Amino acid sequence: MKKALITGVTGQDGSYLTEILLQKGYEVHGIIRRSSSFNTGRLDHLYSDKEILNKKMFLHYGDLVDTSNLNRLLEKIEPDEIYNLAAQSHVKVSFELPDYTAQVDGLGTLRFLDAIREVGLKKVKFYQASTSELFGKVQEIPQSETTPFYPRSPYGVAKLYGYWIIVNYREAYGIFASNGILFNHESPRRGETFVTKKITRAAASIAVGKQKTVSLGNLDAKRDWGYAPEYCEGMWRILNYEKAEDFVLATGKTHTVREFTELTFRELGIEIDWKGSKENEKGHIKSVDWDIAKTLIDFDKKSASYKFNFINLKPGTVIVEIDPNYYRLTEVDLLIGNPAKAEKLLKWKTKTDFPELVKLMIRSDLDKVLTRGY
Ligand code: NAP
Ligand code: F7E
Repeated sequence: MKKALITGVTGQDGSYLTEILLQKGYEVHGIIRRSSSFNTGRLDHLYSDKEILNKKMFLHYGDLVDTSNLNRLLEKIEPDEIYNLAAQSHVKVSFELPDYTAQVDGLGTLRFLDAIREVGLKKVKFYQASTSELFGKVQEIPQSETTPFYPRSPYGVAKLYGYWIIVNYREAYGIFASNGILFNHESPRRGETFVTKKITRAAASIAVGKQKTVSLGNLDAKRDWGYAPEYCEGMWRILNYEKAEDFVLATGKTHTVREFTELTFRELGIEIDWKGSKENEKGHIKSVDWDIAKTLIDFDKKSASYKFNFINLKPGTVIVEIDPNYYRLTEVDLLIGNPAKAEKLLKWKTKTDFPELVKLMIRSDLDKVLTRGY
């Protein structure tokens, strides 16, 4: 039985990757941070399974800023594969916490690689969660493994260090270490302050009358959004490729935040009309499709404890506002990846398209808001 060690196991990707590796027959070890309230919500379904916890899945306290602990864990577990997913992963927050972000996202990667060297794990394979944020102010469209980097945030710069230290340790010490340069990937398990989840969660609350508006920043930023579980399968394929190499995982399509917002509300039967410009722009209800609304009410009628409040959603009502606090000091305007290398060498390809992604996220949030009030 192969052993995998995952940092960031409590995050969106960590939880999906754990499921995928358990299905493939791995023994999975995850590193969790000590926190004053539970941070294992995304793993609860595995945590509560007596056949899995402490039999196939083991959780250990640790932190990427604590070197001694990383050494001890590597000696104890002796993993075959390591997936380094832990990070201060929020781009906007990285402007507020640049030093901490560099410590975790940049130097944390070095600490891990050095622990591998010190412990002398010769055969271990190491996956680094690199990011399309490395491309930042893009030098080429679409972006591939050979596109020059130009990060635009402390997060991007910290991840740039992580990227290059992987390449350096691969070349200098022969460690099997690979970068997955992943474009944005989303899911119902996405953190609530990332724009997709923020929109779908707010739209579901607006539909049931629990929230009036959602405040957003730059509506015109373009992202290449895919479905997270497919990207986590790609991580495994990267580490199980015949040699350590770097790969872009992306859909090859790009959409604006505005489109994501429109499509989310359209799933609820609500058409948006945009009026005004810059920070004075607002999204108004243009129309409500009562046939769609009715279908949604039927969607989870049995367990619904909240009633849809479409009746309050009159044409002209403002549901989207701009809050300049969400603007970034330096923005990444356009990301679109070229996944040709992964498609060819790893036989990896995205299946879930943009409308399907929006649909599964809004459906999940609608379900949560109807059954638990969120
Ligand atoms: P996420 O949901 O924000 O999860 C981040 C994980 O890192 C959490 O488990 C968090 O633990 C852990 N963590 C944070 N600081 C840590 C520290 N000092 N020591 C140990 N663990 C720490 O992120 P994600 O979306 O799953 O992304 C996974 C990785 O891929 C990240 O490295 C991210 O930067 C990168 N990435 C993400 C995307 C994307 O679109 N999702 C795209 C490209 C790259 P807590 O639960 O305790 O906070
Ligand atoms: O922003 C704009 C914002 O925070 C996307 C991380 O997983 O993917 C993620 O980073 C866009 C930006 O993701 C709001 O300005 C507008 O242009 O959802 P996001 P991100 O910055 O692309 C990359 C690949 C990673 O590696 C990161 O770890 O949306 N935007 N209004 C907003 N963004 C947020 N968060 N909130 C808003 O209200």
